[in-house]
Amino acid sequence: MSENKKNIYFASDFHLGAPNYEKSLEREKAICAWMDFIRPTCEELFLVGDIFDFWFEYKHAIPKGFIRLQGKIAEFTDAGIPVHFFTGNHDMWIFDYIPKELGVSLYREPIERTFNGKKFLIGHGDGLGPGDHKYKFLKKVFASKVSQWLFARVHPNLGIGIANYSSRSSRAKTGTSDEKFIGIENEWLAIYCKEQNQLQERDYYVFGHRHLPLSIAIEPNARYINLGDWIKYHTYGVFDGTQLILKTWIDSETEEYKF
Ligand SMILES: [Mn+2]
Repeated sequence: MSENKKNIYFASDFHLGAPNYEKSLEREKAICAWMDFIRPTCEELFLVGDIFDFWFEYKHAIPKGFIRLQGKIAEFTDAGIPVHFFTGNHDMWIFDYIPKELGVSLYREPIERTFNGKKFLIGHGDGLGPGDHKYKFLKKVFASKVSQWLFARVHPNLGIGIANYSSRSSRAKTGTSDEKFIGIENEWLAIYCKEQNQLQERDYYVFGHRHLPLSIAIEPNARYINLGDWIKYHTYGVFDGTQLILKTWIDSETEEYKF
């Protein structure tokens, strides 16, 4: 292979499992095809949360499905391509199976990285910025060892059944609703990025969670990128060493995302 050019790739919000088995499988196959496509140029891959619409690991068992993506991720890490896996609000109950079996680094909070002299803050984006106190409280509850211990005591037929039912009945949170840009002064992640940039200047703030592709200059030299999702947009971020842009993957074709 003559391809030496190496890129950093970012994607989030695959929501595998939603809205149903067939649609999820179709999406999973598209994601695997995209991963095959980026692999020759992939220096590192960041999967930035809500990869699964619901996930819970029992001590000796995991949920059925999504096996293609798991195999594809393992293929990357086995070949020495680092994969960074963030939990999202839908799959925060990832414990040791994913890092151990797939060989990824697991993160529950935003992380700092520097690539080619450019500073990045990378995270899923849930529970950041102003407001949303109800969610911030719920996140603490779900992150507690007690609630995880209790959920593990529920039989998976019931536990995963309830999770799938509640996910289906809250489609808005699964990103099948139409998200609209509400203005730079109202977008809570843009507000968060602006605040963070006052504490420490960075070049890029990369988040998911919003299910809306965004690339916003929050300062002349600082940009907030939202990765969109793979339900509606099939968008991903690519940093070529100079700049980070959003691209879209549709039917084996990739092109720059048009806002
Ligand atoms: Mn999401």
